[in-house]
Amino acid sequence: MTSTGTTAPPGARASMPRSRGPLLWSAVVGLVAAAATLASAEVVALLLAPASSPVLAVGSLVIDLTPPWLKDATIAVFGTDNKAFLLTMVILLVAILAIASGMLERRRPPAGAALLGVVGAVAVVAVVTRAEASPLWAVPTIVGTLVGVVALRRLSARLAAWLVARARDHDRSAPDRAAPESTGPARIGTDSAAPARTTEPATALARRTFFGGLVGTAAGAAIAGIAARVANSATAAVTAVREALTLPAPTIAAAPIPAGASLDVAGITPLVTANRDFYRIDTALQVPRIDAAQWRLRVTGLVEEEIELDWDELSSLPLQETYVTLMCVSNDVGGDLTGNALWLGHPIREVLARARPLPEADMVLSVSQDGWTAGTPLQVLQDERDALLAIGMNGEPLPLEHGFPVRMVVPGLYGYVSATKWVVELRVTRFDQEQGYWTPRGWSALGPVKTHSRIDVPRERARVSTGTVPVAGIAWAQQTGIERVEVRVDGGAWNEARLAEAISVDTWRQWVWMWEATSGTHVIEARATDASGFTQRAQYVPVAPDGAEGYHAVTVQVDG
Ligand SMILES: Nc1nc2c(c(=O)[nH]1)N[C@H]1C(S)=C(S)[C@@H](COP(=O)(O)O)O[C@H]1N2
Ligand SMILES: [Mo]
Repeated sequence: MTSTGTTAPPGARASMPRSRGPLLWSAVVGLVAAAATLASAEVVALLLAPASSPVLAVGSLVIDLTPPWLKDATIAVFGTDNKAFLLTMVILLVAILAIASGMLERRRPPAGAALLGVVGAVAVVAVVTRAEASPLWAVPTIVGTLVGVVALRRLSARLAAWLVARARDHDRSAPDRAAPESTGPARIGTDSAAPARTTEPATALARRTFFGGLVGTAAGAAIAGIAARVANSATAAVTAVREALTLPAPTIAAAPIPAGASLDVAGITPLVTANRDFYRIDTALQVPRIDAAQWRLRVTGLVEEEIELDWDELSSLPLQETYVTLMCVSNDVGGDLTGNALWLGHPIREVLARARPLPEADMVLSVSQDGWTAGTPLQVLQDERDALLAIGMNGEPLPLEHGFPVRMVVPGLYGYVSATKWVVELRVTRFDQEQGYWTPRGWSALGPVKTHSRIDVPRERARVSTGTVPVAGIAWAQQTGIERVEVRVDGGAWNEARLAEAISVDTWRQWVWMWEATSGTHVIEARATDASGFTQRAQYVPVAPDGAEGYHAVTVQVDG
């Protein structure tokens, strides 16, 4: 076509309010942009931490902020279903804000985008002020808001382009508006067509561009948003399953912790690590969600008889409770990738005994539901140590991120060769036939935990005063036991620390040495000796391929 590509005629804007279409479509643009915001936030939240979803966080905030009288009133009006009421109110509020942003963006760009930004900022505050939140929780809302702003600006611009083109057609074809340009060359093409509702090809293109973007964005948001929500509610469903479970009582309870196992030193690592403080290491982008009722463990491979175990059977077998310190091979000297918990589970050797491994087998490849694997020496799982198929952690069912419903815990081996979470298969095999996940990635096939000690207090770069300063920490030598911990200052003579009582050879042990600190800057080092007589060496060895070595050292400033 000829002159249709020029700028909008002056009458274009004025003629628009006559139709309710533009208003409607700018509202739809606002709603679609809001959907894009929520959907992308939901997807990012799913990958990061399901609870960081702005929908959840803002909903919880609204519930927290609702004054008691309003809560009572809603209960009075809506019965006990006031959560549904509040949710409806939140959805309505979001819809109103979305429509407002769409209309604002069309009238006074970028005012609509600014409104969306403000709402996003408020949502970020709502998310990061949740009790359990970490700063990372801001990310889904920020990403969502950015996606929403881009969608709003682009769709709104396309809507404007289409409306301008349409208004131009309208002006040209309106009989009472014999504008000068209607006599121009453009009329030649439209004269023969229907006079009132003519659509120029450029207008049709603008229309297609707008609706294409609108439908595409809406469809994308719907698919991603629904998928993420379904995944999120799968987490919620398994969380509910977990919360409804009561763990069976242990057949063999753990002996009570000796009175002298916890030292009274401020800042020392607590003897038992709370579940929420327990380090987490895995390759799972999305924590596997397994309903306990659906869980199965298969024992396969080089066995006389393959067997299968389900949750009911496992939890009715004799269960044993035991404290075990779990250790990551990536725990560097002085690192914190370690935790000590009370595990409840059934001995793995009993399960293996039922399947009867063949003589040529020397390894068990444990397989997680998400495909991750660990290769454990068969004999380690058959000896007398407390290697468990664990279902309980510190008196609760395993938290989802620590392997719900069933994981392995093997004293004496680093996690990467033993502690398979979400375990679904024990494949009895040979080291020359299979490899655990990390072995072809530069880590040793075998991973016994190395004897090590860590200084907890004073912390690195701490300032203390002259006089008696407790130097304290933990030491471990799983399966062997700690015999001695020594401390030295500035490379001087070694001083023997006082050891707390041990829970068992499978847990870390606290220690303390009273230092008569003199003013100045000092370097404190510690080393452990285990019950086999082995003493830690000074030479630093990095974590790969089979665990760090070296003395943990802290530098402190003594004032006075
Ligand atoms: N399914 C699965 N299990 C796994 C891992 C993993 O990546 N996937 N990582 C292992 C590693 S390297 C360690 S150190 C421990 C950590 O257990 P935690 O997260 O409960 O502390 O889990 C082990 N079990
Ligand atoms: Mo690990």
